[in-house]
Amino acid sequence: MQTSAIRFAPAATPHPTDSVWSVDDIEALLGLPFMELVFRAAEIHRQFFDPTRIQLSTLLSIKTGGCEEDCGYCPQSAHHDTPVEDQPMLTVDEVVEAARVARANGAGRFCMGAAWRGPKDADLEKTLEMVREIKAMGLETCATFGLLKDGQAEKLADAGLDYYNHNLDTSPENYTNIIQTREYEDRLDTLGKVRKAGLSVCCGGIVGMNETRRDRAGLIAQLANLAPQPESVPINNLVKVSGTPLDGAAELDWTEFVRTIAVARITMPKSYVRLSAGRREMPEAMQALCFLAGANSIFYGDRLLTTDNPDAIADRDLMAKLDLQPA
Ligand code: SAM
Ligand code: DTB
Ligand code: SF4
Repeated sequence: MQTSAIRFAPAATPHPTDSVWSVDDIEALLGLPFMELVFRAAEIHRQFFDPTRIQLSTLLSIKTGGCEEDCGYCPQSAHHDTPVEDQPMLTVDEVVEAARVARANGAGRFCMGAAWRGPKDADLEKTLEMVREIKAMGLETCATFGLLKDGQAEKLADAGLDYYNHNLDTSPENYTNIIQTREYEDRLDTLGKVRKAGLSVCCGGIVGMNETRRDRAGLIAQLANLAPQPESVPINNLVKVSGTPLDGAAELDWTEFVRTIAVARITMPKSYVRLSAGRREMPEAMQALCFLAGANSIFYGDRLLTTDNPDAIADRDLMAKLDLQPA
């Protein structure tokens, strides 16, 4: 049988973390025969990580709803009529207590999210106390508070923050179909500030938003070409929430989701690739295939920000079945 070069190029093709990935290269990877793609990703995963280990992050929404941004996927946007109400910010004690529960359940990292375009200085001060206390408990800390102004990333770093999550969400070409109130450049600017402050970068995106495969390639190219690459790459499958403009988005075929995970692994071999939102809707076997294809991190705990995640008990059962240990 005649085969094309791309289909059966040697599995040990270089994975140039320091060179530029073209969108064409990444689209070609996404189009590899499925088994070949998963196999290559699994091989690369083993070169850089122990494939029996999985990093566990627990999320908490410290300020829910009423957000001024218009992100088309988001139940927390004040632009959309969704079941999520505008709520006041949680107190330091409430947040620290949630972190204590997360630690007792076995989480290694605690991620705080806020429905802000970006933090006001007075709000940031309150979060610094949360970061200090949670860090002192021995947990890794992560925050996702939106766009940062000059000096804010340094304050978070000084308080002991380990990671800042800020997603690019989709390709530059698809971006304005999803969000109008802030630009791709704004996001890249915040990622630069995070890096400059010495924080580790958590940056990924969402699939299942009616984007094309080329858009998924464009997103991964943006992520993989960040220099240095993000330490953590969350790949979210859209959680459809009533009242959001993307509630009616077409379901992405599960194989296409696994392909996206595999290509993130191949192009960002040293990064933790997180199988993120949307896991509750995924059969266990699909999740197992994502882990085989190089995902090595999950959100762990019954809630994401405003939507449900698999129960922690179910996740412990799944990890036991797959012989996965917390990283
Ligand atoms: N407001 C801040 C911001 O947008 O940067 C931080 C919180 S925001 C909820 C964090 C990320 O959650 C978004 O960038 C998006 O990638 C993800 N997200 C929000 N709603 C989602 C949904 N319905 N499905 C999947 N991911 C979602
Ligand atoms: C990320 O990439 N996904 C998380 C976290 N970073 C902040 C958020 C998922 C949110 C899913 C919808 C919700 O629960 O509101
Ligand atoms: Fe606001 Fe973040 Fe939701 Fe966008 S994703 S509407 S910025 S909370």
